[in-house]
Amino acid sequence: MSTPKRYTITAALPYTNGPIHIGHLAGVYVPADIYSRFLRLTGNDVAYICGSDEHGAAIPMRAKKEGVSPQVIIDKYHAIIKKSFEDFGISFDNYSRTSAKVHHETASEFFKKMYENNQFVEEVTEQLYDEEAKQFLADRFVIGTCPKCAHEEAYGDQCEKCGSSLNATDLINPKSTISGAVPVLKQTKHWFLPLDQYEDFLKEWILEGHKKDWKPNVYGQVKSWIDDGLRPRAVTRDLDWGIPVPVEGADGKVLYVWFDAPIGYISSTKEWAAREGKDWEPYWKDKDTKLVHFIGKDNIVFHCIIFPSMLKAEGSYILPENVPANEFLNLEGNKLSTSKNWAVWLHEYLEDFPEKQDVLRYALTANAPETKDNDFTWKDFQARNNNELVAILGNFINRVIVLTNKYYNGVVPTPNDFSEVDQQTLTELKAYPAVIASSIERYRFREASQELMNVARLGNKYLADEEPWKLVKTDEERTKTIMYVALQIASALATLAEPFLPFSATKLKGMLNHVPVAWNAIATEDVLIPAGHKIEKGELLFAKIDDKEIQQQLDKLEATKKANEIANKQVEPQKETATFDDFTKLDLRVGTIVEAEKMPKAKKLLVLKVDTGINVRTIVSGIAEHFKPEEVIGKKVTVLVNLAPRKLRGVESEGMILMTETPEGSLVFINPDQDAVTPGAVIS
Ligand code: B3M
Ligand code: ZN
Repeated sequence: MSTPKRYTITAALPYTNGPIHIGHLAGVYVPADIYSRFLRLTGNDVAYICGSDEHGAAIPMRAKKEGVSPQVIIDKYHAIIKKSFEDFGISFDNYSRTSAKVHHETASEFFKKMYENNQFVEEVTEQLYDEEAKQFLADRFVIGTCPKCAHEEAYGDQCEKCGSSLNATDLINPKSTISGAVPVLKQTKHWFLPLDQYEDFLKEWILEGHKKDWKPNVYGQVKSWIDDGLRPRAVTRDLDWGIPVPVEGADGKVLYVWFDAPIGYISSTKEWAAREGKDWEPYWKDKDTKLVHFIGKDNIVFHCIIFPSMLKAEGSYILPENVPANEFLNLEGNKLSTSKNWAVWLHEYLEDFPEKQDVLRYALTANAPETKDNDFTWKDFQARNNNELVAILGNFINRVIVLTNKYYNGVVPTPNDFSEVDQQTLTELKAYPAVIASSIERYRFREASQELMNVARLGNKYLADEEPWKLVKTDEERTKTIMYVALQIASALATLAEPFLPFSATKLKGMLNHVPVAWNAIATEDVLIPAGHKIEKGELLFAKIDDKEIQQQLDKLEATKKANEIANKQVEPQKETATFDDFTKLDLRVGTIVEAEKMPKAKKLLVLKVDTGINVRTIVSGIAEHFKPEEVIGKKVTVLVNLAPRKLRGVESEGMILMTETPEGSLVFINPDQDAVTPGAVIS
């Protein structure tokens, strides 16, 4: 294991335009939290930094939708998001917000320094303008077709499909998201970061310097952008929400959100240092500090190209050592979506599964989208809980605690000579801190979580093979040794589990009732929990989640799907004009269904006998998936009686029964259901 170091670990600043969901947790905050907790446990100096991203187009757009001011929006979601992080044990050293004074000052100074050093290109260019909304359009205010991948809903600054970073004027068929208008071009002045001038620096630093240690998905994206050639990018906007551009002649202009947001990491560090009485500068300026950005894949360009170019331009900052971006998490086969409410919201999860934060943390880690997009399913969640947390880890701990209390009144017994199996088990245990550390240090958190589970497996296998519950009747001395060994494993688990399962680790430490062992001591010390030490009574670490609870979650998603379908249902366009003569050709009558039976071997068809007033005739109707025969008998219906007869499956059908569909997709009769109306009555 490496010597202790100083680390600045950042997690992407969430936009305060909605609450956060499992995708955020799995992609960014849980891996960064595991990493930070692990580094603290192994004696490093860690600043784990985050905060709310409160500028940019997303905020005023949400405000408009909710009919309130942007300030109301950021205050509301900042509070919700901050609480979710606390609830899930995300151990930020500081959680700030970009509306904070320290951030406005830091970002303004950063811009000013670059401005004074002539690091921007000031240029009047033609930008997209919405004449209806009287506003320039950039970023999320404009959508159009991506010139790179032809995705039709690319934003003015980025295509979320292919990840390309765009200028609004690159979009094909741009459309305002405010008014729907097709924008015109209008002149305006902006400050551009000449990214083309940073190509050589980026090539050397990333393409040559980080070929081996950066994740292939991150490296590959960066390489393809650089290979495509970089272009100057405006870092100011015509907008009234954001940090005012701090130079003369910039009235009505603010900093581009992606200029100010990453500086938010620095401001948040300053806020933390001031509170803790520390100096913030070594965390950002000392070459020995390791800076790591945890982000989702849609943020790669900003963290690997734009922000590093800014840091380089400013001159006094270190560059990130790694940017371990994750791919996306889907939910039950579909893309997570805030606007479609296709998500598991963290605050709602806790209402349904109180005190099960660790279960979600674990399920998301074991199935993290580290190398490819992954799918979260409730079945997998249940299996991770029942088959791993309960059956392996929980089971092992429970046995150790219960048996120690039962046989020895909770006092760790004195061991006798260790057998070969005991020695081997203890040696294996000693290897785990390094094994898990190596996975974490390489950002392989899935693998690390499975190695943690292997420690509990080691314990379970040991107990199952040695069977102290049998031996206790015949060999008390041997039983003591077995329980002593098992207790050493339990004690190691209390430390090793902490980065992954902080709540359960705390519980376990409470049950063991002793000062937790240091991570590195597990490999070097022979005694982790000493003989004679008194432990506490046990409580279950994990509980089974039954099918009913899982079904409730699936039902909830099904309801969301239905609601979306209804909301998105398009009214069919009107057909071409029919003349009065066309209409009078149709003979529509009231009829009563008098008999009904299923058409043999046809899923969809019912064979009906309908009293049309003219006669009782056979009509074959495609309603069998919606109605049982007995449900339709006696129903008054609307019948087109002069439709040319046709044979369906050998049965001649003489007419058609008129139906319509509900938004949920069920069929209903056009139903002249009034007592006074009788079969044969003409509908006109
Ligand atoms: N606010 C998060 C997002 O793209 C964005 C991250 C900023 S990190 C400096 O959803
Ligand atoms: Zn694209």
